[in-house]
Amino acid sequence: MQATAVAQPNIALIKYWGKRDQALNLPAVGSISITLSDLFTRMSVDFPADEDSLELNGEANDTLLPRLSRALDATLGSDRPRARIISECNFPIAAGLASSASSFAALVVAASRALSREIDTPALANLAGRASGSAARSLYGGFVELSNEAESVSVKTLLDEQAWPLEVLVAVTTTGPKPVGSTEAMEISRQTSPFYDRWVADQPDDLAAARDAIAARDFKALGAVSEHNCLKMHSVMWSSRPPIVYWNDATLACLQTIRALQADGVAVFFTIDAGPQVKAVCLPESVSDVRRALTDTAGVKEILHTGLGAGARLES
Ligand code: 2P0
Repeated sequence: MQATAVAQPNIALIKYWGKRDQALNLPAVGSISITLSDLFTRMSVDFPADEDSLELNGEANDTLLPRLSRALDATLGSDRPRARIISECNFPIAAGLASSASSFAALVVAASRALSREIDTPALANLAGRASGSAARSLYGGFVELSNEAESVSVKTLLDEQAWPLEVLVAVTTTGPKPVGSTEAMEISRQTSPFYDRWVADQPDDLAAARDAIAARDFKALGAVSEHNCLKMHSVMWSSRPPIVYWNDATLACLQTIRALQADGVAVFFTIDAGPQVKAVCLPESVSDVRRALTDTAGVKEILHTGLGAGARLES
């Protein structure tokens, strides 16, 4: 009883920040993301084992195991057999690159198959989303919208990855784990930021603007609303008590680099998640200019390059 699934992380252009229901892990706002192609998590789940175990990139890992075990309980029932989980991830973990999204998306696909449970993709998205809100979006490819409904989320592809093949350069500014996890940080923001309610109230406008820009393949419009939404989310974080600041010097230097590229007419915009990395979203013809400029930016340690990709899927 074994199966392997692959999933890629996604990057939100219109962000999820804040929960409506903590127990069910339901987001307070809808979100729109792009699923990536070249960063991946491959996860094998093998039943039965004596106890749950996780091997991550060849080493035993007890830090992430409890969350994976809980996701298995939610997917298969707590009377499920114990599992041996082997995970391979080709990008930095817990550093604002959405490793939890690809991990939980791959986990629910592999685990349900290993025990021959027929669970459709919308239900798998809800199960992954219960473990980590952003993971629901990695069940789908291309441009993905997550809508929050009464007791669940509904997720769909707005446009597939071939229809508008944008590219993403991730400027990695540090590879260490983040100072505070997003789950805790979101709750601090909900309880303390004076801007939180306004953030939630205005999200439908940003979602509508992004939806229209994606339908029209309007790069400039998508960039404008994405940058605005990103800076608004970080303003909520910064105005929380205690403040939640994921940026470092290089994060800001990358923003200035991207502003200078835009002033030169290069088609690129930025987004930043719960970490210090800067994601530069580009039209294909801009990639070499953007890569050169980010490489020359102080504090950038590494640049990852990816296109847009498909949703989570079984490998064997
Ligand atoms: C997003 N982030 O929409 C936003 C933008 C980070 C910033 O979703 O608590 O790991 O596990 O549901 O999904 C990161 O948070 O949070 C995230 P939980 P998750 O991509």
